[in-house]
Amino acid sequence: MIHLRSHELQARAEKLLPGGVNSPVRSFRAVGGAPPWFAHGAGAWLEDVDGNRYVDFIASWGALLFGHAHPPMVEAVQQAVTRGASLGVSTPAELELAEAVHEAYPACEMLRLVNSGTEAVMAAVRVARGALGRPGMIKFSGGYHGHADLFLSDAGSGLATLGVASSQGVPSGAIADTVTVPYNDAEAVSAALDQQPGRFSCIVVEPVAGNMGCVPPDPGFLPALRTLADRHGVFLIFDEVMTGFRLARGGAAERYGVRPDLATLGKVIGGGLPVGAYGGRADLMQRVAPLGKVYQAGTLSGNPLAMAAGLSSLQAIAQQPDLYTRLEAAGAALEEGLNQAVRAAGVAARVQRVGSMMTIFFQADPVRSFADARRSDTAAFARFHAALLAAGVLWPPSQFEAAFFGAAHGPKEIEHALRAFPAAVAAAAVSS
Ligand code: KE4
Repeated sequence: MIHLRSHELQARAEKLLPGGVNSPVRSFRAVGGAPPWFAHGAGAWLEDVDGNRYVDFIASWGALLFGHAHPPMVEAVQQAVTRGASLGVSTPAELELAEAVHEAYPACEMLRLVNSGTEAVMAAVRVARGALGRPGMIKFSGGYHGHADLFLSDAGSGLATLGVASSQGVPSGAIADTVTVPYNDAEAVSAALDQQPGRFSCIVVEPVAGNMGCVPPDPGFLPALRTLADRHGVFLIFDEVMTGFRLARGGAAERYGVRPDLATLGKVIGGGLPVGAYGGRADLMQRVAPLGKVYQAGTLSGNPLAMAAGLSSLQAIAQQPDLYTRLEAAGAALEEGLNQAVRAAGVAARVQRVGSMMTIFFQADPVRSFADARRSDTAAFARFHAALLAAGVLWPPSQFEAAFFGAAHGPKEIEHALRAFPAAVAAAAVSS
């Protein structure tokens, strides 16, 4: 594959944008290569500026459940923009999206729409802190909840990729009340709550971790968090920015049958445009301004274009009752294809998947925590990633990210990936 134009763009971009990117993980630094630049997407396919085509397993980091340029989304946004991009006042579309979220995710008795996942989780924690007047927050090592100061300790996603335990520029005071414990370790949560009674307002968890790679909750982990939250009078916050509407229409809360006190959403509910949401128990959300004294605001929150895009996704979900069954079948085929390639290559690797999010970790042992994930052979992952890219398969450029697929990944796209897996896994095995 030729990437001349991509290289030109990357060189130009690096003069102006830090790392040449507007979000670190897109730099491909975690896999060592210069990132291709892309011209357009259609369905499950992306085409780069040099004309190379790829089946896309980034899917805008999970935002696209129906692929690129999903026709109903395009139509809805084109219609909406003719009525004004942002009216700055209330419009019916923002109520319709909120109603669609509420209907699918009953734990969101009330909710507020914002512009990103970061904003959503920041605000949800502020609601919890405001309600109890306690600053403490418990999160999990390798969990990523956006780039707000309070979360940037031992975080996942791009921070894991960059090997940054916590970001520069975050004053110690900002994370002084953030206690980080290992994922899947309910005992550690219990100990923190027992040792510091009255300090904590919330437990924030990715109910299926995606930002250290895909790490499912151990059976009983989420119910244990629910029990601990109730016993200690703290709020359980499910960060479903990635899992919401992806793992089930009602997200992980529905899939695992655990109801959070507060939840955050994003990605899929924006259909590719910037949207986040936080919501939960009505008694808590009634504390949010202008009703209550927990302040949160946003110029473009609920803007008509993002609402139109998000609604098109949620309507498509509602119109496809067999969607999650189909995604499960596609996921099983991809998982089996990767496992066959791993067995054939005799490489130490482990595939972990929940629904339409998955990761191949280049280590043989189960990955239950960030400490486990960090034992993966990231150089092998980089070789795997490069070989897939050369074969026209775009996999997330980091061992510590999840791959995503959706309704647009039909038999042709799945077959294309299955054909590329054996050589890519074999390439991982060959250390230079
Ligand atoms: P945003 O602020 O990036 O919209 O959402 C932050 C966020 C919050 N919570 C969870 C569970 C998330 O996965 C995210 C963002 N996910 C990453 C992907 N690992 C975004 C990709 C990027 O940073 O470029």
